[in-house]
Amino acid sequence: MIRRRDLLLAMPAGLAASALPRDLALAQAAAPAPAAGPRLPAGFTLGASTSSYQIEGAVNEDGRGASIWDTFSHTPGRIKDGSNGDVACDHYHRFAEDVELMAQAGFGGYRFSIAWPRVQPDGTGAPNVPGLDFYDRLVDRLLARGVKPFACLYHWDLPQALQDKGGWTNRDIVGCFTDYAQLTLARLGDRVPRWAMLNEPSVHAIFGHAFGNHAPGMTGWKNYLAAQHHMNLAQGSAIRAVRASHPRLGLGTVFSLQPVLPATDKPQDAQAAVRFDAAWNGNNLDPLFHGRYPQISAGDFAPVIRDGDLDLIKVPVDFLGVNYYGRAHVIDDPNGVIAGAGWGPHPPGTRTTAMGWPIEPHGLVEVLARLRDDYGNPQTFITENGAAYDDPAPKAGTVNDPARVAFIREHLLACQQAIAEGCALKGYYVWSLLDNFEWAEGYSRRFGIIHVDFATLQRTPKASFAYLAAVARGEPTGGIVTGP
Ligand code: IFM
Repeated sequence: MIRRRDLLLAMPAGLAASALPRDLALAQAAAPAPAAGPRLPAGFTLGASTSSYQIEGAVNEDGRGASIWDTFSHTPGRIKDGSNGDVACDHYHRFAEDVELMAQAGFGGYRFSIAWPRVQPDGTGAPNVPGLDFYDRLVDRLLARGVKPFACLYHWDLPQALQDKGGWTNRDIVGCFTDYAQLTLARLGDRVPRWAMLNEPSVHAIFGHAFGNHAPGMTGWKNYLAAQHHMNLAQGSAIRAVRASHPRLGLGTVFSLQPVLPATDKPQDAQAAVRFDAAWNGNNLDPLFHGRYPQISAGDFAPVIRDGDLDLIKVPVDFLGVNYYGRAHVIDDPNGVIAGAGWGPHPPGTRTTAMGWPIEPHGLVEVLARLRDDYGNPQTFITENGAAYDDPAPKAGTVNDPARVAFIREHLLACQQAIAEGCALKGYYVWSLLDNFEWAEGYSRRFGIIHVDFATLQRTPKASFAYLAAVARGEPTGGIVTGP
């Protein structure tokens, strides 16, 4: 755990600019790139990230089954603006246009997820060929346009039929997920070089199974523990199975990682931070890399762990995807669902996004340093990083989103710093390519570097899209240096 004053001391010169008045920071952004120093090395992938339910729409097409997010979003009161993913960005029909935009930007990679209910409408059994055909078309188009596909097998849209049997709280799901992984790779493994098993299991376990404000809307610590453990198991089981049939593919998984700090100097908040850190970070990292749960959680998990489980979960990965948004500032909360802890105030003066999340680029360096020091420095990709802002309407063919440009720039500077400090970071995928369905927030929060008009579905690239394209082209972009 890191204390607040340690962080201030560790703040590097480039990132300190983020705390400068806006015009000064902009002046620095315009300054020429330094001749030597931190950089994004040759081969570093820049790209964008999305997920199936958040963008695809077409929920009743080509044999797709229902997912827990269809059920959840159609339940009155669950989604802030009463919306759902029925149409979303209509990417299912407009994927070629979206790929074209990425190609024009010069992105080297695209990380997307596959909807399990398109592949197996009920979550088990023979594959639904038309569902797989969609991903086949998408992958071929990406390859034809020089954008490397990076697929994630599970970004929270569980087939509803499996949820009806308990979903992630039922241990049988481990075998189902492994089967799904194998038959998906059997179709696409010849062209997609990198595969993540799960996206953010801790977030899915905490929000979907303990708080209940995400699908499937389950609540309580017991459900959290079962869901988290079974996701860990499914991830280990699927990696082993797929590696046996596809030994050359890059296999890994994606975690949401955050430095966790006590929000005050109270000793009970320091203790809460240790517990919260286990729930958010350690209960994913420690089983995968060390074959054990953090000491503070081990007793809680004991009822769901069977002999051999921890050996199955601990498996070498070819990469770890890291989703980074900010630090967690936590307080002790005896009624808190997550390990008796809750979110406290951010440090005074902290800038925030439209989600109210703190903007803390140096936390990205801290997360990667932790992976370097405590988990063997795995090859990593930032598989998500980005910000929601209340953007102005499109004007003259673009959207002016300077705050998002600054956010991305500051986090790319953090990537450069982490690489300079020896972290094995290989790529950065912004969240997100498109404005999309932001789960319980519906369409009220825009994370995209491309604006989507949800009435017409028209795409308008924002200034942040142009900015990332300039970085991808290797143009001087405010301290971001690309190349050898
Ligand atoms: O939109 C989500 C994504 O699905 C998972 N990571 C965080 C993003 C922003 O909330």
